[in-house]
Amino acid sequence: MKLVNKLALLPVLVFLAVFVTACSHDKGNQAQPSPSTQSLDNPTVGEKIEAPLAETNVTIQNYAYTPASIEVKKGTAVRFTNLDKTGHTVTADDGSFDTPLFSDGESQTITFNQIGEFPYYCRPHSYMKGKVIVVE
Ligand SMILES: [Cu+2]
Repeated sequence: MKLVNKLALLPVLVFLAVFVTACSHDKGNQAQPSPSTQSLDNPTVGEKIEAPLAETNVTIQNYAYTPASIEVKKGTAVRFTNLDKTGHTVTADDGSFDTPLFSDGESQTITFNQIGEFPYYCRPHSYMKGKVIVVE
């Protein structure tokens, strides 16, 4: 009978052991000031590890892409930021990429992994044109 009681307690003991271990593990991490503090002070360091090769910015303002033509290396993420109140898109002439309408300082990022010239336009305002040239 007593054996049964001990067996019933076993999961509780295992749970407590795991819980205590997890807690002390957390405290152990907090006790290391230099590496964790550095990454907290510099959150962009962590972001850049996952980011593509490079990042380039294109601004959309007054119904125009600036710069209208950019040359980037393969693998570059191009971040388009629309400062107009009006919604714009970044839509490839060949349909290889497209964004939803965005506005008011919102951004859309497109990563270019293929070499070539990628002219694009804005769907609601087809006179708005830009081009991304992707090189090796
Ligand atoms: Cu537009």
